[in-house]
Amino acid sequence: MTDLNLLYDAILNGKLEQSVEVTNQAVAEGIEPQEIINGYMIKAMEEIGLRFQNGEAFVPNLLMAARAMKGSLDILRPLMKGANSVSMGKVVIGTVKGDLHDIGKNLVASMLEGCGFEVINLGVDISSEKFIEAAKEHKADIICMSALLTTTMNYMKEVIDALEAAGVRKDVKVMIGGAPVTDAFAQQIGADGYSENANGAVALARKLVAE
Ligand code: B12
Repeated sequence: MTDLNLLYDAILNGKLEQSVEVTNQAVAEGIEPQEIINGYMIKAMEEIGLRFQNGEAFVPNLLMAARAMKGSLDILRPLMKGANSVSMGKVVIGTVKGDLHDIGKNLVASMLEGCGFEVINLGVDISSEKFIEAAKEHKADIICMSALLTTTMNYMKEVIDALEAAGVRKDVKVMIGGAPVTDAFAQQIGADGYSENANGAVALARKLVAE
Protein backbone atom coordinates (compact mmCIF):
# COMPACT_ATOMS: atom_id res chain seq x y z
CA MET A 1 0.00 0.00 0.00
CA THR A 2 1.50 3.33 -1.10
CA ASP A 3 2.33 5.76 1.68
CA LEU A 4 1.00 9.03 0.25
CA ASN A 5 2.85 10.97 2.90
CA LEU A 6 5.88 10.27 0.74
CA LEU A 7 4.16 12.21 -2.04
CA TYR A 8 3.54 15.11 0.34
CA ASP A 9 7.24 15.05 1.31
CA ALA A 10 8.37 14.77 -2.31
CA ILE A 11 6.40 17.86 -3.37
CA LEU A 12 7.36 19.82 -0.27
CA ASN A 13 11.03 19.04 -0.89
CA GLY A 14 10.79 19.52 -4.65
CA LYS A 15 11.70 15.94 -5.58
CA LEU A 16 10.19 15.36 -9.00
CA GLU A 17 11.30 11.76 -9.46
CA GLN A 18 9.95 10.69 -6.10
CA SER A 19 6.64 12.47 -6.61
CA VAL A 20 6.17 10.85 -10.03
CA GLU A 21 7.08 7.43 -8.65
CA VAL A 22 4.69 7.60 -5.69
CA THR A 23 1.91 9.00 -7.87
CA ASN A 24 2.32 6.14 -10.35
CA GLN A 25 2.17 3.62 -7.50
CA ALA A 26 -0.96 5.23 -6.07
CA VAL A 27 -2.65 5.21 -9.47
CA ALA A 28 -1.74 1.55 -9.99
CA GLU A 29 -3.40 0.78 -6.65
CA GLY A 30 -6.57 2.52 -7.81
CA ILE A 31 -6.46 5.48 -5.42
CA GLU A 32 -8.73 8.25 -6.70
CA PRO A 33 -6.90 11.26 -8.24
CA GLN A 34 -9.09 13.56 -6.17
CA GLU A 35 -7.94 11.98 -2.93
CA ILE A 36 -4.29 12.20 -3.97
CA ILE A 37 -4.57 15.84 -5.02
CA ASN A 38 -6.71 17.20 -2.18
CA GLY A 39 -5.33 15.01 0.58
CA TYR A 40 -1.63 15.40 -0.10
CA MET A 41 -0.52 17.48 -3.08
CA ILE A 42 -2.37 20.71 -2.34
CA LYS A 43 -1.42 20.42 1.33
CA ALA A 44 2.26 20.23 0.39
CA MET A 45 1.92 23.36 -1.76
CA GLU A 46 0.20 25.15 1.12
CA GLU A 47 3.02 24.21 3.46
CA ILE A 48 5.76 25.40 1.09
CA GLY A 49 3.83 28.66 0.71
CA LEU A 50 3.73 29.11 4.48
CA ARG A 51 7.44 28.40 4.75
CA PHE A 52 8.10 30.95 2.01
CA GLN A 53 5.99 33.48 3.87
CA ASN A 54 7.93 32.82 7.08
CA GLY A 55 11.30 33.13 5.38
CA GLU A 56 11.99 29.40 5.78
CA ALA A 57 11.83 28.67 2.03
CA PHE A 58 12.87 30.66 -1.03
CA VAL A 59 11.87 31.07 -4.69
CA PRO A 60 13.98 28.08 -5.88
CA ASN A 61 12.15 25.92 -3.31
CA LEU A 62 8.80 27.14 -4.66
CA LEU A 63 9.91 26.39 -8.21
CA MET A 64 11.06 22.89 -7.35
CA ALA A 65 7.88 22.15 -5.42
CA ALA A 66 5.84 23.44 -8.35
CA ARG A 67 7.81 21.23 -10.74
CA ALA A 68 7.18 18.14 -8.59
CA MET A 69 3.49 19.07 -8.29
CA LYS A 70 3.21 19.42 -12.06
CA GLY A 71 4.92 16.06 -12.64
CA SER A 72 2.26 14.36 -10.54
CA LEU A 73 -0.60 16.38 -12.00
CA ASP A 74 0.49 15.36 -15.51
CA ILE A 75 -0.07 11.74 -14.50
CA LEU A 76 -3.41 12.39 -12.81
CA ARG A 77 -4.92 14.82 -15.32
CA PRO A 78 -5.79 12.27 -18.04
CA LEU A 79 -7.47 10.10 -15.39
CA MET A 80 -9.76 12.95 -14.46
CA LYS A 81 -11.08 13.38 -17.99
CA GLY A 82 -14.67 12.18 -17.91
CA ALA A 83 -16.11 9.87 -20.54
CA ASN A 84 -18.68 12.55 -21.29
CA SER A 85 -19.83 12.81 -24.87
CA VAL A 86 -22.08 15.80 -24.25
CA SER A 87 -20.44 19.11 -23.38
CA MET A 88 -21.65 20.84 -20.23
CA GLY A 89 -20.49 24.15 -21.68
CA LYS A 90 -17.42 25.96 -22.97
CA VAL A 91 -14.93 27.55 -20.61
CA VAL A 92 -12.04 29.85 -21.46
CA ILE A 93 -9.55 29.90 -18.60
CA GLY A 94 -6.31 31.78 -17.94
CA THR A 95 -4.10 33.39 -15.34
CA VAL A 96 -4.28 37.15 -15.66
CA LYS A 97 -1.63 39.48 -17.05
CA GLY A 98 1.50 39.82 -14.93
CA ASP A 99 0.86 36.57 -13.07
CA LEU A 100 2.73 33.34 -13.79
CA HIS A 101 1.10 31.02 -11.23
CA ASP A 102 -0.68 28.24 -13.06
CA ILE A 103 -0.93 25.19 -10.80
CA GLY A 104 -4.31 26.06 -9.27
CA LYS A 105 -5.65 27.30 -12.60
CA ASN A 106 -4.63 24.04 -14.30
CA LEU A 107 -6.26 22.07 -11.51
CA VAL A 108 -9.50 23.97 -12.01
CA ALA A 109 -9.21 23.39 -15.78
CA SER A 110 -8.67 19.64 -15.28
CA MET A 111 -11.58 19.34 -12.87
CA LEU A 112 -13.90 21.19 -15.24
CA GLU A 113 -12.76 18.99 -18.11
CA GLY A 114 -13.23 15.91 -15.96
CA CYS A 115 -16.77 17.02 -15.25
CA GLY A 116 -17.68 17.42 -18.90
CA PHE A 117 -16.87 21.03 -19.76
CA GLU A 118 -14.93 21.90 -22.90
CA VAL A 119 -11.95 23.87 -21.67
CA ILE A 120 -9.77 26.27 -23.62
CA ASN A 121 -6.74 26.86 -21.42
CA LEU A 122 -5.00 30.06 -22.51
CA GLY A 123 -2.08 29.75 -20.10
CA VAL A 124 -0.54 32.48 -17.96
CA ASP A 125 0.00 36.23 -18.27
CA ILE A 126 -3.21 36.67 -20.26
CA SER A 127 -4.30 40.13 -21.35
CA SER A 128 -7.90 41.31 -21.59
CA GLU A 129 -7.56 41.31 -25.39
CA LYS A 130 -6.66 37.61 -25.38
CA PHE A 131 -9.55 36.72 -23.05
CA ILE A 132 -11.99 38.60 -25.28
CA GLU A 133 -10.60 37.15 -28.51
CA ALA A 134 -10.83 33.59 -27.14
CA ALA A 135 -14.32 34.11 -25.71
CA LYS A 136 -15.54 35.33 -29.10
CA GLU A 137 -13.71 32.71 -31.14
CA HIS A 138 -14.92 29.77 -29.03
CA LYS A 139 -18.32 31.24 -28.13
CA ALA A 140 -17.48 30.61 -24.49
CA ASP A 141 -20.18 30.26 -21.86
CA ILE A 142 -17.77 31.12 -19.05
CA ILE A 143 -14.50 32.98 -18.65
CA CYS A 144 -12.42 31.81 -15.69
CA MET A 145 -9.67 34.05 -14.39
CA SER A 146 -7.02 33.10 -11.87
CA ALA A 147 -4.66 35.37 -9.91
CA LEU A 148 -2.31 34.51 -7.06
CA LEU A 149 -0.84 37.92 -6.40
CA THR A 150 -2.52 40.82 -4.66
CA THR A 151 -0.94 43.02 -7.33
CA THR A 152 -2.42 41.11 -10.28
CA MET A 153 -5.90 40.36 -8.92
CA ASN A 154 -6.96 43.92 -9.76
CA TYR A 155 -6.40 43.16 -13.43
CA MET A 156 -9.52 40.98 -13.27
CA LYS A 157 -11.59 44.14 -13.06
CA GLU A 158 -9.84 45.48 -16.16
CA VAL A 159 -10.81 42.32 -18.04
CA ILE A 160 -14.44 42.64 -16.93
CA ASP A 161 -14.48 46.31 -17.97
CA ALA A 162 -12.93 45.40 -21.33
CA LEU A 163 -15.55 42.67 -21.85
CA GLU A 164 -18.20 45.27 -21.16
CA ALA A 165 -16.60 47.74 -23.60
CA ALA A 166 -16.32 45.08 -26.30
CA GLY A 167 -20.02 44.26 -25.90
CA VAL A 168 -19.42 40.62 -24.93
CA ARG A 169 -20.01 40.79 -21.18
CA LYS A 170 -23.70 39.92 -21.60
CA ASP A 171 -22.80 36.74 -23.47
CA VAL A 172 -20.42 35.22 -20.89
CA LYS A 173 -20.36 34.48 -17.21
CA VAL A 174 -17.20 35.41 -15.36
CA MET A 175 -15.75 33.24 -12.62
CA ILE A 176 -12.69 34.19 -10.63
CA GLY A 177 -10.39 32.52 -8.13
CA GLY A 178 -6.90 32.25 -6.67
CA ALA A 179 -5.54 32.50 -3.14
CA PRO A 180 -6.02 36.26 -2.55
CA VAL A 181 -9.47 36.40 -4.18
CA THR A 182 -12.60 36.53 -2.03
CA ASP A 183 -16.32 36.49 -2.55
CA ALA A 184 -16.50 40.14 -1.58
CA PHE A 185 -13.85 41.00 -4.17
CA ALA A 186 -15.77 39.07 -6.83
CA GLN A 187 -18.89 41.07 -6.07
CA GLN A 188 -16.97 44.32 -5.95
CA ILE A 189 -15.54 43.90 -9.45
CA GLY A 190 -18.77 42.55 -10.95
CA ALA A 191 -17.79 38.92 -11.50
CA ASP A 192 -20.57 36.32 -11.53
CA GLY A 193 -18.93 34.07 -8.99
CA TYR A 194 -15.93 32.96 -7.02
CA SER A 195 -14.80 29.65 -5.60
CA GLU A 196 -11.93 28.95 -3.27
CA ASN A 197 -11.13 25.56 -4.78
CA ALA A 198 -11.42 23.38 -7.86
CA ASN A 199 -14.37 21.31 -6.60
CA GLY A 200 -16.33 24.45 -5.85
CA ALA A 201 -15.38 25.79 -9.28
CA VAL A 202 -17.17 22.90 -10.97
CA ALA A 203 -20.32 23.37 -8.89
CA LEU A 204 -20.28 27.09 -9.63
CA ALA A 205 -19.72 26.54 -13.38
CA ARG A 206 -22.70 24.17 -13.48
CA LYS A 207 -24.86 26.69 -11.69
CA LEU A 208 -23.83 29.56 -13.97
CA VAL A 209 -24.42 27.58 -17.16
CA ALA A 210 -27.86 26.55 -15.91
CA GLU A 211 -28.87 30.17 -15.25
C1 B12 B 1 4.28 27.75 -6.40
C2 B12 B 1 4.34 29.25 -6.17
C3 B12 B 1 5.11 30.01 -7.07
C4 B12 B 1 5.75 29.41 -8.32
C5 B12 B 1 4.63 29.27 -9.39
C6 B12 B 1 4.85 28.09 -10.31
C7 B12 B 1 3.65 27.81 -11.16
N1 B12 B 1 3.92 27.24 -12.31
O1 B12 B 1 2.50 28.07 -10.82
C8 B12 B 1 6.79 30.52 -8.68
C9 B12 B 1 8.12 30.15 -8.06
C10 B12 B 1 7.01 30.77 -10.17
C11 B12 B 1 6.25 31.72 -7.94
C12 B12 B 1 6.63 33.00 -8.23
C13 B12 B 1 6.26 34.10 -7.48
N2 B12 B 1 5.52 34.07 -6.34
CO1 B12 B 1 4.55 32.58 -5.77
N3 B12 B 1 3.73 31.12 -4.80
C14 B12 B 1 3.67 29.85 -5.06
C15 B12 B 1 2.89 29.15 -3.91
C16 B12 B 1 3.92 28.53 -2.95
C17 B12 B 1 1.92 28.06 -4.26
C18 B12 B 1 0.85 28.42 -5.29
C19 B12 B 1 0.16 27.16 -5.70
O2 B12 B 1 0.48 26.57 -6.70
N4 B12 B 1 -0.75 26.66 -4.83
C20 B12 B 1 -1.44 25.39 -5.02
C21 B12 B 1 -2.69 25.60 -5.85
C22 B12 B 1 -3.41 24.24 -6.01
O3 B12 B 1 -3.54 26.47 -5.13
P1 B12 B 1 -4.10 27.86 -5.77
O4 B12 B 1 -3.20 28.37 -6.79
O5 B12 B 1 -4.51 28.75 -4.66
O6 B12 B 1 -5.42 27.38 -6.55
C23 B12 B 1 -6.58 26.89 -5.91
C24 B12 B 1 -7.58 27.99 -5.55
O7 B12 B 1 -7.01 29.26 -5.32
C25 B12 B 1 -8.58 27.95 -6.65
N5 B12 B 1 -8.34 28.72 -7.88
C26 B12 B 1 -7.20 29.10 -8.46
N6 B12 B 1 -7.43 29.73 -9.61
C27 B12 B 1 -8.76 29.74 -9.79
C28 B12 B 1 -9.56 30.27 -10.81
C29 B12 B 1 -10.93 30.15 -10.72
C30 B12 B 1 -11.78 30.70 -11.81
C31 B12 B 1 -11.53 29.52 -9.60
C32 B12 B 1 -12.99 29.44 -9.49
C33 B12 B 1 -10.73 28.99 -8.57
C34 B12 B 1 -9.36 29.10 -8.68
O8 B12 B 1 -8.63 26.58 -6.99
C35 B12 B 1 -7.30 26.05 -6.94
C36 B12 B 1 -7.38 24.59 -6.62
O9 B12 B 1 -8.02 24.33 -5.38
C37 B12 B 1 2.12 30.38 -3.29
C38 B12 B 1 1.72 30.23 -1.82
C39 B12 B 1 0.25 29.88 -1.63
N7 B12 B 1 -0.03 29.26 -0.53
O10 B12 B 1 -0.60 30.21 -2.45
C40 B12 B 1 3.12 31.50 -3.55
C41 B12 B 1 2.64 32.93 -3.61
C42 B12 B 1 1.33 33.04 -4.39
N8 B12 B 1 3.73 33.64 -4.40
C43 B12 B 1 4.00 34.75 -3.94
C44 B12 B 1 4.99 35.60 -4.49
C45 B12 B 1 5.30 36.88 -3.72
C46 B12 B 1 5.66 35.28 -5.69
C47 B12 B 1 6.70 36.12 -6.43
C48 B12 B 1 6.40 37.62 -6.51
C49 B12 B 1 8.06 35.81 -5.74
C50 B12 B 1 9.24 36.60 -6.24
N9 B12 B 1 9.76 37.39 -5.34
O11 B12 B 1 9.63 36.48 -7.36
C51 B12 B 1 6.72 35.47 -7.82
C52 B12 B 1 5.74 36.14 -8.81
C53 B12 B 1 5.85 35.62 -10.22
C54 B12 B 1 4.69 36.08 -11.09
N10 B12 B 1 4.84 37.17 -11.81
O12 B12 B 1 3.63 35.49 -11.07
C55 B12 B 1 3.13 35.16 -2.75
C56 B12 B 1 2.05 36.18 -3.12
C57 B12 B 1 1.92 37.25 -2.08
C58 B12 B 1 0.83 38.20 -2.43
N11 B12 B 1 0.01 38.46 -1.44
O13 B12 B 1 0.69 38.71 -3.50
C59 B12 B 1 2.62 33.76 -2.26
C60 B12 B 1 1.23 33.82 -1.57
C61 B12 B 1 3.69 33.22 -1.27
C62 B12 B 1 3.70 33.93 0.06
N12 B12 B 1 3.13 33.32 1.08
O14 B12 B 1 4.22 35.01 0.18
N13 B12 B 1 5.36 31.34 -6.96
